[in-house]
Amino acid sequence: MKIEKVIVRQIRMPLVHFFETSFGRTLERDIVLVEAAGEGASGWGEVTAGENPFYNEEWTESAWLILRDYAIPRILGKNLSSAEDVAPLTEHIRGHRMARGGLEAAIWDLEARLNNRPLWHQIGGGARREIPCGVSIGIQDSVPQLLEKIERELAAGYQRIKMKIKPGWDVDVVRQVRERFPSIKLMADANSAYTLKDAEHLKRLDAFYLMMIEQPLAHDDIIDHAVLQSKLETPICLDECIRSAHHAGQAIRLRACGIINIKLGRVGGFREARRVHDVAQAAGIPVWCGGMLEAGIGRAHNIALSTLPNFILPGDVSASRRYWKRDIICPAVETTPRGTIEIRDDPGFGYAIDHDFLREVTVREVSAG
Ligand code: OSB
Ligand code: MG
Repeated sequence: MKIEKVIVRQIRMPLVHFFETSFGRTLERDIVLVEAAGEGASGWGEVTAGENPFYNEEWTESAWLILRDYAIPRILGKNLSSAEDVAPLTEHIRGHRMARGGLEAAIWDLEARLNNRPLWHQIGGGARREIPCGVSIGIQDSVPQLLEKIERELAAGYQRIKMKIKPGWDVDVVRQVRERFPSIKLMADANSAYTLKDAEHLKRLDAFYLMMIEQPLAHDDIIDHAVLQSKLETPICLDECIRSAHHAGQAIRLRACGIINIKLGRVGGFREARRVHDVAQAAGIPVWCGGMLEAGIGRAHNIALSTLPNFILPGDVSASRRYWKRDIICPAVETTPRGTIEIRDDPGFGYAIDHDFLREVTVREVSAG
């Protein structure tokens, strides 16, 4: 498989509702898309970096430059035996896994299309025909607003609710949600808003039998999470801390978590995502697929990833309409009344690109090769 041309585009689309985490509020997304062409076909990838370096160190602008100046030149014109080769060829670039992962994912999609098979098959998935879906609900302006949102998502069939927490919006809010919805699958995500000094405070969350608490402590500190986990009944799920299978192995060995959230971009693409999945599976640690407010391409890639066997828990992969008035793919991603997404058997990531709309929302484009 020879990569003859790579086109990088940046699109800009407003979110239907703002999304607020402990690190800030997002109203509009600036997303980098990668199209890798060769042998008469094109594969597509989406970079999951945010608009600012607040979730991790990457952002739209850094992804653009890393792709243009470092990642693409290492792949262009190369004869690859498979998409497996992409990650090792860009490994020399330190960090910037989301940028590298967007290119890597495009080449997995290209390989699937050249083989005329769905992406889920190409990556070795297919353990299920529909994936269980949860939703991630951001910090709201008031508790009644949060309760109303949860109500609406449950009515749509979503199987679990994740609520974002931060100091000042945590124990009391979780208590009110639990009182209103005593039997739902509920979890909380702190996006690194606490330190070990808050251990006693976080322990109060044990009373609400959450499925898990996601990434309470620093983005780069596995050891403190191990200390905290030893004090909590509630399982810790690591997100930001796990950037590789090696990190996953270390976190599991230290008993820093009981669950792992796998994000395709955060770990640098499908090759590493699968390795994280395998390490967790061998240790009996369940995983689920995280989301990064993706447009349709990233969303479809997450669906394919979620068909690997150890993606047992409902993920943060949900319908396009929760984010976008119009998505860049056709059809948009939709959920069943059971709160699942059915997988598709079309070649590649399984949806068509809406090229007219893509052109409308593209703000810049650069091509190489
Ligand atoms: O921590 O999972 C996170 C969104 C942006 C950055 C980080 C996170 C999130 C989400 C949203 O929780 C998941 C989604 O709905 O795409
Ligand atoms: Mg998270």
